Amino acid sequence: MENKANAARYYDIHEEKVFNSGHQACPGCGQALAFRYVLNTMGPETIAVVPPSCAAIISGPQPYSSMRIPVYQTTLEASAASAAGIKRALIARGKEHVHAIAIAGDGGTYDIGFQALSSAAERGEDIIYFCMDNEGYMNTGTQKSSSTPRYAYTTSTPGGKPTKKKNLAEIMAAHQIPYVATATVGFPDDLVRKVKKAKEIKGTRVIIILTPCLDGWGLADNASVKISRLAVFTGIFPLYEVENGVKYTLTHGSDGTPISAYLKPQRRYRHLTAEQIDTIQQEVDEQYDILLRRVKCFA
Ligand SMILES: Cc1ncc(C[n+]2csc(CCOP(=O)(O)OP(=O)(O)O)c2C)c(N)n1
Ligand code: SF4
Ligand SMILES: [Mg+2]
Repeated sequence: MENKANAARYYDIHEEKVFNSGHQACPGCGQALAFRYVLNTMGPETIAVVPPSCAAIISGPQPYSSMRIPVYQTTLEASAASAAGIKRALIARGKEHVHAIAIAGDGGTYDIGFQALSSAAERGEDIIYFCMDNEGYMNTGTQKSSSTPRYAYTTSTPGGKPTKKKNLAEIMAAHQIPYVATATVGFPDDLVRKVKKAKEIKGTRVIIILTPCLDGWGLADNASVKISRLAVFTGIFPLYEVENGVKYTLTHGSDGTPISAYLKPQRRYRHLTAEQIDTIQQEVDEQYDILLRRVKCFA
């Protein structure tokens, strides 16, 4: 009975074959899974913008493409502006029903593309922006971004990053746009539901998807889904939605699993001392409490 229900759900996820097999992601890459859920839920009436990133590798070099929709490969700075321009052109041509989406990495969102995203949000551009958050500049050899969490090893922070991960969901919520959500590949039905919900809303919508990078995080090839579930169960990456900057809904949160269960399988954290693990635990608890207070405040 349970299996039948699951089968029905997953059939629903894959109903639109917009993302093809034969793409060039590393085998087991979390981001390739996210592509599958996002694109097959968006459907064929979609135009995608992709900046330099692993997303560009996965979507494919010209003349090849893993996506059965038009794809515009833009610059690392300009994803949101490019998607906004495409949407405006679609409206001018009477094709308002076609969605313009951006699929960018965290470096192209938290850092280099942030100005374009912030101003698109301020203008209320009618786009859906997906940030494939693998917590570093992975395509270029695992450098740190402002999404890299505290103490994580990257090639540009060989002793571990000394500062916190930027909280992009809160920054975008502060723009008071209609929809901001966090999601991850470990919870596919939650991710698909959020994509469907974003499709029904007008204005700037942003979904930040935690997509573990096997090489950059130092993970086994089959660990992507498991580690992203641990990110949620430990509370370091809770899944929630913010509507219009005020309505907070927690969709999946911490079950009290200690942060060490999440850190231990990842090579990027293998240098941590017990004291550093305690610091991370404390920060996770503090941030999670703040989120719960916001959720409660709305209720
Ligand atoms: C302005 C600019 N700076 C640097 C680069 C080189 N570059 C290409 S992809 C990339 C990494 C992007 O990281 P992220 O957006 O997190 O995507 P990921 O590779 O992790 O998927 C960089 C730095 C560039 N293309 N443009
Ligand atoms: S480098 Fe990381 S994010 Fe990029 S394709 Fe490989 S596993 Fe995926
Ligand atoms: Mg990245």
